[in-house]
Amino acid sequence: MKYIVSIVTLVLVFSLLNTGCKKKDEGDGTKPVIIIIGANPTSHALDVPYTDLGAIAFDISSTGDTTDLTSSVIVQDNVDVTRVGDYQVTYNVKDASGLAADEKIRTVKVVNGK
Ligand SMILES: [Ca+2]
Repeated sequence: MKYIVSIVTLVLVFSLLNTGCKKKDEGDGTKPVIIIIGANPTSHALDVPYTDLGAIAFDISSTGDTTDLTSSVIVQDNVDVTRVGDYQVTYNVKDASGLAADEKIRTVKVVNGK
């Protein structure tokens, strides 16, 4: 009987250890989320300097805590205000465990005479 109790205790201890390690290895397991600020798609007047409104980002951890990742968002754009056309602004971010959010894209339409 004592032997069985020991085995059960060992199994329980290893289960707990295993769960602990799993969480550590996989980070918090949730992707951060990016939300674009302002219109998408948006129109922009030709020859007027373009300033993107940006995006906010946050991450919800396994413990339910929300982390603001807005300052870590990487914004890239190829908007050329001297030429009429459709351009893209992309937003990317990773959380503390290196998990990347789904990339968000804003379409900027540079138009003549908005
Ligand atoms: Ca996360």
